[in-house]
Amino acid sequence: MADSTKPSLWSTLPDYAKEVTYDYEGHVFQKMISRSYIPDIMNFQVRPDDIFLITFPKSGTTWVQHIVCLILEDGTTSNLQDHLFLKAPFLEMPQSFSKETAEQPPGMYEVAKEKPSPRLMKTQLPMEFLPREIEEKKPKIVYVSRNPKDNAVSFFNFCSLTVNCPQYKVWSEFLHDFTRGAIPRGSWFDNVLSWWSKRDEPNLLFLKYEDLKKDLRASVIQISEFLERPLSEEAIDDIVMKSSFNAMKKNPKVNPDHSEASFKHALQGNRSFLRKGQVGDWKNYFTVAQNDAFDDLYERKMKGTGLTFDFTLD
Ligand code: PPS
Repeated sequence: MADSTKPSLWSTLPDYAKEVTYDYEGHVFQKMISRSYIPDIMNFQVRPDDIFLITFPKSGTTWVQHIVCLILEDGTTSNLQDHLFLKAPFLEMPQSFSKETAEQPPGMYEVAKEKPSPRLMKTQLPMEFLPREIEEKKPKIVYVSRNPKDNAVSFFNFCSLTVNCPQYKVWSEFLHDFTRGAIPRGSWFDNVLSWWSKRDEPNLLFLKYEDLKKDLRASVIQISEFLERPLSEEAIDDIVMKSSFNAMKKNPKVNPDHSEASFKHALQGNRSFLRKGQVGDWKNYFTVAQNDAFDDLYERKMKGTGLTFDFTLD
């Protein structure tokens, strides 16, 4: 809960960020996520056989969603009718991005309510705004994390792909807001550490983007075992092949550039949702001073948690 004696984070944002966001209990929310969705999502009825994919934005959500979908489809039979984004309702997203009416469209959680079991759903809401029944019903949760430097760079680039994100043009301004948790979905540290503290709960699988990069095959096996969906060697090979960066980029049923989402408009000039897919791109953005300051903060926040990340891969 926000401290009402302090100015909200939102009130300290630059005007261009305020234009597309609002304050909700001390958190910065994008306007496309209607205020009314949040209590509805908190009261959303969870089923014990649900699967939730939970992430901080730009951690590898789409990548892991594709892998999970392939596992649920037994690897070999990919449903080619629907775009990947339609296969797992993104709970807090609106059902339409059309600007034609002033009315707020219903949220995707309404679609999720009608889905047959077992449902796969995704969300990037901070833990305190998630369906309360998650605690009691204990659905399977796949949580994906990514080292915060690459996470920030990916987020910064994504902002200009969608009119629904603050239009940060200057990296240092974005990094400042990322560092203090003043971007949509809040603080990377709070998000990742809140799930890390639950890592031993049997219904949670805590993944790191860098581990998928290091050994995709091992990660596919790990996810399939967690979902209790054993796969043949052939199916594993097939999933690994279909979920490589290049395969996903080439597949219009998987590449978000070809979805109906709100960043579709920005596909000019060689930009893509599947941007680089690398570990270590942060080195092209952080200055030495920014890196030193971030390392200090990182050390303080992560101290004693036991959670570590790879910032480069050999
Ligand atoms: S979102 O908008 O929050 O759902 O974005 P999200 O899907 O979490 O993250 C997008 C980043 O994941 C990268 N990506 C991949 N990397 C490696 N391999 C595969 N197959 C893959 N699929 C997606 C994507 O390129 C974004 O990272 P950056 O660093 O921007 O390239």
